[in-house]
Amino acid sequence: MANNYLSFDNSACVGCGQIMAARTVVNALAPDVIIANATGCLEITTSAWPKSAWGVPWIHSLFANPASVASGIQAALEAKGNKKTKILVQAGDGSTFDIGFGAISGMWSRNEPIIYVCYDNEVYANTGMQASAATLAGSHTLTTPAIGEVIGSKGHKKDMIALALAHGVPYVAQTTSAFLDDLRAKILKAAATDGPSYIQVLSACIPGWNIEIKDAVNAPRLAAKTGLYPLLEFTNGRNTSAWKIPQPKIPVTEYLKIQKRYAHLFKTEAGKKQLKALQTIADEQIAKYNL
Ligand SMILES: Cc1ncc(C[n+]2csc(CCOP(=O)(O)OP(=O)(O)O)c2C)c(N)n1
Repeated sequence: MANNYLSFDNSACVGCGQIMAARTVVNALAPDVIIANATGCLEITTSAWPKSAWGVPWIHSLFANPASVASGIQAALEAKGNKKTKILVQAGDGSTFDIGFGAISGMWSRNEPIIYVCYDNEVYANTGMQASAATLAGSHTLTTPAIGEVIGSKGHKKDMIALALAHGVPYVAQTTSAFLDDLRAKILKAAATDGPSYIQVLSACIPGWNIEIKDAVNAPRLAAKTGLYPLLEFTNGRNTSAWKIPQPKIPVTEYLKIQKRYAHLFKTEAGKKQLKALQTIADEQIAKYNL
């Protein structure tokens, strides 16, 4: 592959959505980019000493503060008069939605021109599939096991897109690891933005979602097609793009039934109620964004 800045010599799972999305992201921004990477699957699978899979400057950061590390890089570049080099933060949903959120809020408040990409696999994958604030209610995880009528996670997925918009982030977008051309286009727009940008990518996780490898692209594609994880774009606070889903509408159960993390929902009354609640989330988004 020409101009590939994330080597295939890495230890990500076969079918990992995060690694495919990250390769798209870095190849869109390279070579003049510096990456601050939170710990998580992406870091562990690409930077085991003494090797690195990255062909651009890449800095390890803690789970909690890649945004602060990026701010430091930004200050250093500014002091050197470098307005050209792009700065990219990469982190999972655990880092973004949960533990790193305070640092992200500070970075956005300072209006720094930093591209932040969250690879949202809806679970703390690297440490063995614990629930995060991005986990949907009804999902079985290590910390929210589904037993009998207990549906698994009861958490409400945090609306990070709304939080980014509330901070006045001028470019905010959402996509999935099945739509790499869309992701590339959104990254290029983020890079051309004067100020911060936030892009959230639903990234298929083979062991976390408990899906077959053959569904690595199919599952995140269905997430968008059902309206549960729409492809969205916001410029200066306005919704400037929303991908039209295919008609007739595909029920969310088509997406959920291929993932064993939701298998229990199809077996109990409480589960069936939760399936309806998940359909309602999709329906509300379809109405809100005129999908
Ligand atoms: C303060 C702190 N708490 C917990 C951990 C352990 N830890 C490392 S990676 C990780 C999970 C990462 O989850 P996420 O950010 O969603 O990324 P993923 O692995 O799913 O790509 C955890 C809990 C840590 N490194 N630091």
